[in-house]
Amino acid sequence: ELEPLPLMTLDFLQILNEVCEQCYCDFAPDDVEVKVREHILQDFETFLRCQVPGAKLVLFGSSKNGFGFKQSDLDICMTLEGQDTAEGLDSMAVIESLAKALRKHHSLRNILPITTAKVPIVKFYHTKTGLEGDISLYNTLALHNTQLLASYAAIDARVKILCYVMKVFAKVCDIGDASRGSLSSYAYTLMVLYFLQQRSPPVIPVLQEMYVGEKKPVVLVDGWDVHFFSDLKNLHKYWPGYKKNKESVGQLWFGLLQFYTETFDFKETVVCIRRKEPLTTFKKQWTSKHLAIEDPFDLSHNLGAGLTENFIMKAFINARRVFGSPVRDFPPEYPNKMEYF
Ligand code: 3AT
Ligand code: MG
Repeated sequence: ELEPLPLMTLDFLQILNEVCEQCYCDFAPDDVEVKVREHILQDFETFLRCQVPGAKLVLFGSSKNGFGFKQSDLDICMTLEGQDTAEGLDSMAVIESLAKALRKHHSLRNILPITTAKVPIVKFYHTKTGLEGDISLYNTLALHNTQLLASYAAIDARVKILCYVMKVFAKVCDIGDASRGSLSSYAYTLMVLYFLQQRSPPVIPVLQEMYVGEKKPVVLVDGWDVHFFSDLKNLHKYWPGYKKNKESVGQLWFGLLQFYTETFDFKETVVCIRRKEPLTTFKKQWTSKHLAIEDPFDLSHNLGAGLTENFIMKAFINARRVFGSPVRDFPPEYPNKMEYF
């Protein structure tokens, strides 16, 4: 049973808005930290090329998608020059030799090859920065979903801020560790994007449905269509909804909590950011107690598979109560607004 929400006062919305914006300022990396990541990548590549000829490294994940934290891990994808796909590649052997090579690097510790996972990786710890990370092979779809997320982040500053708030929220509530059976950052980001697409008027378009010209182009990678509209400079020409939504971040955050606790039906509907029209769990054959969150490219992949609806609803309902009820005697000056999380 949900408690009725108190009426939002303008003052309170203003504070909520500031908390959201502060969250972004406190956790987003600065230019130096972004450069450090690029520098590490360059250093690794130079080092690796002496031992694994033709090795090419690319950063992806939150180092590149616009939703990185200061301490986010380094997600690196390795490919070999002259080899377009992983086909015919002995991934296990490459991972083993990669691990062997990385063990010789003077600022790396805890090198751990994991060859049993769906995507084999080598984990590492970078002593100079204290960053953890992993290198995967031919993780091509992840590079594309990183670009897709980066495009959404670039459309509107509110997208970025809300995705940060959501990630902080998941961390604070300890519901954001996919390795322990909860949702990944990636899944939470998809939930935010879906909400922003479904909002009226929408804050962001469905980039995968947009195209210029007669026919929607199809770009296949690993058998999946990775096309999306990326000409953001001209978004205003092709998306009638451009800048129509004028809500504040605070309003949207509260709207998101309301949406997932009151409006959205997890049993019936799939969180699906690749199309505007609702997709049912029935059509998808994803009818179970689990959350249905569809990967935007790998349509067979349900990111909510490990998780029941109850799990996440508890946190959301709680949040709705906390964020939805103004604190009496709110101090006029509060040095660190993040304490209210
Ligand atoms: P953090 O800031 O590191 O928490 P992230 O977006 O980098 O956020 P991860 O490090 O967990 O998240 O994952 C790195 C990237 O790998 C993000 C996304 O491009 C891809 N990815 C992660 N989980 C999945 C998944 N279940 N399916 C497909 N791609 C995924
Ligand atoms: Mg990451």
